[in-house]
Amino acid sequence: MNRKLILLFIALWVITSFSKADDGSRLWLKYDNNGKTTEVKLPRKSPTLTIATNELEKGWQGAPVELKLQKNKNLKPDGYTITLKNGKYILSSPTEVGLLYATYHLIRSQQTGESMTEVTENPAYSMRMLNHWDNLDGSVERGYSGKSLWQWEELPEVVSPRYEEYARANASIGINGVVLNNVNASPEILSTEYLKKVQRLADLFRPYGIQTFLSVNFASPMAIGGLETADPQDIEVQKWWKDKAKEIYTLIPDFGGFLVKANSEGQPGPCDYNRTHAEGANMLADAVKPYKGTVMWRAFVYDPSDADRAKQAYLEFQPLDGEFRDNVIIQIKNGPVDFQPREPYSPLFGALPQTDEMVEFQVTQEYLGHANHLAYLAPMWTEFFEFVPPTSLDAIAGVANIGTDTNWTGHPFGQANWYAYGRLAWNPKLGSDIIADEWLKQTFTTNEAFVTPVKKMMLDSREAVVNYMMPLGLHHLFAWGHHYGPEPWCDIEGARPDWMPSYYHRATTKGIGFDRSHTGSNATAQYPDSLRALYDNVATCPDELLLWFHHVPWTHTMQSGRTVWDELCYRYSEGVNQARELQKTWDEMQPYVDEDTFLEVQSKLKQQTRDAMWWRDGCLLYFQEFSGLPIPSDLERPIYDLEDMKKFSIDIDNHTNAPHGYK
Ligand code: GCW
Repeated sequence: MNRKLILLFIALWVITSFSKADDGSRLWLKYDNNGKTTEVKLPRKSPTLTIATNELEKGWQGAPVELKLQKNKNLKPDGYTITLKNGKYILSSPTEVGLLYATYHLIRSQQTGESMTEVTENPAYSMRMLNHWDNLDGSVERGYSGKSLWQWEELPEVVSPRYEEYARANASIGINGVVLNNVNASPEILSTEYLKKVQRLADLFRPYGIQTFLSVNFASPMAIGGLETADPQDIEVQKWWKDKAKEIYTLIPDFGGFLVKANSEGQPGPCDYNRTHAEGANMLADAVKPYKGTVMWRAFVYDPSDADRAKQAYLEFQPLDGEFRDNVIIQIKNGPVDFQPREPYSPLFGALPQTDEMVEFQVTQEYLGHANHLAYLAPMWTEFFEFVPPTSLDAIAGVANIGTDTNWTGHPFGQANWYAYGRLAWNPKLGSDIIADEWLKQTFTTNEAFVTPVKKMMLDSREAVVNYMMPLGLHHLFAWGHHYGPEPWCDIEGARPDWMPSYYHRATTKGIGFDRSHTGSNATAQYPDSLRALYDNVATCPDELLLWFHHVPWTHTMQSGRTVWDELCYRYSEGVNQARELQKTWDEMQPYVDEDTFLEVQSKLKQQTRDAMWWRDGCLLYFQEFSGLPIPSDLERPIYDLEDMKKFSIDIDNHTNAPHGYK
């Protein structure tokens, strides 16, 4: 071979291995020991400690490490300490899984360059859950990153290597419970055939400290049990669930329990038999109680019995306080409507003093640009913690954003949301900036010339989305069916009013916004006194929630001093400017990231900016028909026509998500 050819081969090898190394599949766990091995001392042999040892051997380059199983009154079961003594790192925890978490902490500190002194860590929540909305046919509800990870047809015989990679990623950020299937649950998941598949996954996840849960369909006794009713007061029904629980726990002794969506969006539930949510939840709780199982019962209900959807969960659940078994937790979405880019917190938090509550966040970006928009969600979740103190809850759930895409999340920055969710579930007081810093350094590079500007992009991104989609407390202006683009004009005959944008924005020639104050639906009364007073008064309600709580004339003066119409125009414009800023910053980052990732993010940011303009023009031109006011002259003019935008449609199935109007 001549020299040129050899050089060409070397060049090709370098290129292919480089791009392979950065296809995103390794997430934030991109470490290797560069040939150095460290001495690791273990208290005993076990599957979990073998994982810890492998991680250290693969990734740790520092001083020798000793893992110690030790009781410590300052530590919760998953807690740990790390100390450096006589040139050796001592990792100590009461449990093996605590030692695994300590191991990941140690390696993370090396990757991020954090100086390691004395560390004591305890998780804020005992149950840190990831909820999958995965269907048994391989599709994922509101999933934008490929198909479901679970290859049901192949299980239990064939095991994809991804299952363990998934478990490892979760363990590295402290997630310790997963719900495998969609809350719109197929009864089939409880068939013996499927339970054997679930068992296989549970066996794989166990050494990583992950407990397996399932979403169940309340009518399962009818669908797969041959019974004529699913009434929770029926003895046969109760027996069916008890027998089912026994079968599950025989296969999976540490099975976590059930997640239930009942009497919501057409799902069956106890109310079908005139029973309460408590009666339904308690029947399931009794079935899993002998095995220490938990029932997570969702409060996402909105029967159109009240004129305000935002009040429903509170109205239905608050009177039931004290009626739930002690192994039931009420799982409540962070806001009272549905995962909008900005909502006030749900007033159901704190309203059930005798019942365990947990929060459900949505990691998948159903309402924040799917896998096309860069929207770092930690600031949104942190906002929630300002109102609902972490100490008031013991469990937390996030709806996963991952699928079979090589990089797991579609958008390379979607990984940051999976990461941030886990880190916040461990410690809600970690700042969004610290988490972004950690993630960037582990995922890309520790070079500050990259980390500082890209961190700013991340930290600004969620507010950018709020601005270009729905500023000032506007919500649910989404297009029918896919929740991606704007359709404030949407009007589908015969559809539920509370699925229509006009139900939420209430724009007329007189004004805009949903009056939830005492002069309207009085949803403000569901909040504790101090907040009720703040939100109820149009003069004190924060600008960012004004149109959530109030209907105001177009010329109403905001706290900013502008009229509501002008302020809307400025916010929408600001959103577009912010999207442009994201593009500009990213363009300067080319030297620091591999080419494919650079180009992928660059093209997604272009789409994000176009979408931002589409949102701005769609909403402003539509609302202008009511306000009759001009867009302030110092702002950029719309580039689309309202009539054209009304004709845009989206090819959501192809995951291109681009309105045909400008594809
Ligand atoms: O946000 C809405 C989604 C539905 C989802 C539902 C829920 C799983 O649009 O797709 O169904 O909430 O949370 O139950």
